[in-house]
Amino acid sequence: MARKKIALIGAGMIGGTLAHLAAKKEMGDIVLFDIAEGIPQGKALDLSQCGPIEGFDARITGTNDYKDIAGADVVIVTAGVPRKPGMSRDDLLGINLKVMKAVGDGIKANAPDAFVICITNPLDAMVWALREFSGLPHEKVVGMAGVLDSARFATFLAWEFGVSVRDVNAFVLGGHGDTMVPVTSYTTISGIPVNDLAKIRGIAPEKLDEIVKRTRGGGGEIVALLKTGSAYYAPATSAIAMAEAYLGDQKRILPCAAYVDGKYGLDGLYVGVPAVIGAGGIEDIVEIELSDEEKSNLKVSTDAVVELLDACKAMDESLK
Ligand code: A3D
Repeated sequence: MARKKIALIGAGMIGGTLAHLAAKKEMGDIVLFDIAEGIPQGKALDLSQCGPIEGFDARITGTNDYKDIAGADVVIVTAGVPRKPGMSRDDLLGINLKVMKAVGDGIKANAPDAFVICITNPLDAMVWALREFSGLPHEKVVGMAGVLDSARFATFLAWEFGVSVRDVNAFVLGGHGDTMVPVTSYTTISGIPVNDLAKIRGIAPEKLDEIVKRTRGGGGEIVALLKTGSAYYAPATSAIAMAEAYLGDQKRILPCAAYVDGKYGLDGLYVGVPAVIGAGGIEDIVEIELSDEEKSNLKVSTDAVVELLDACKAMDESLK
């Protein structure tokens, strides 16, 4: 069987980490694309030289030419500008919208059959714009946010409860921003609802509220510490899990920014929902029952996404 081809658009902090992870896992041959000359080529060379030590044969190349992504099975997009301290994800909107136009055109012309995972912020708006510009089917374009946000939630819960992260199944819905909705009612530790285990362990509800708040601000906490950019190890790891689910037809249910048209009362929007990822891309969206409070939190979150989409449409005539 021919090797799979993974194209990474953006060879910055997340792009380089994605390339390393994909190579270590022998997911296929990797093409790193960036507009900055020398960066993708240099990173590709450096990463290739990990091969003899780590024992991978994946071929890693760097390029500034979209033609080199031709025939890619998976495309992961991180091209754009990351947040700096004091900058909201939304401040990035104007800059990264133009980048999505260039990337969408490049994918449309060279890799129209790929499964495309967008990571560029502001996520829910950028994945929507990337889909519009690329013209790919909605089920083949998805945004990475929920896997990361749920992993952050799970990490903080595991620390608080003093349990293995492997036993925490945490759940976050909604847009990728400060209004995201960590859903404690669907979060379990070894199958035990987290609220029940909190009672058993004597963990106060206020402590869980603090964890929810920390999860919502999880990206900003790292930006404030790094000062020159945003998180990249866990974002890259999250997107790799989604790519593996697609390439392996795993039918995993992962929270991702998927296109929702009808379910959750939404009308043609990319937003964080539990989605089944398999060989068909996003094969299904699972609509779970929510409490009134969770519903109203989700509404706040999706309203924020709609506001961003309106701003995108105002900035680019072709999106109307
Ligand atoms: P960074 O290290 O700056 O890499 C971005 C790369 O994109 C740079 O190498 C640029 O040269 C390149 N680039 C800029 N314009 C273009 C273009 N038109 N075509 C191709 N490449 C281009 O950033 P990063 O890797 O740390 O982050 C990448 C993106 O991911 C940013 O938008 C972040 O805000 C976002 N991000 C999202 C999450 C989510 O959970 C959704 C988490 C962390 C970061």
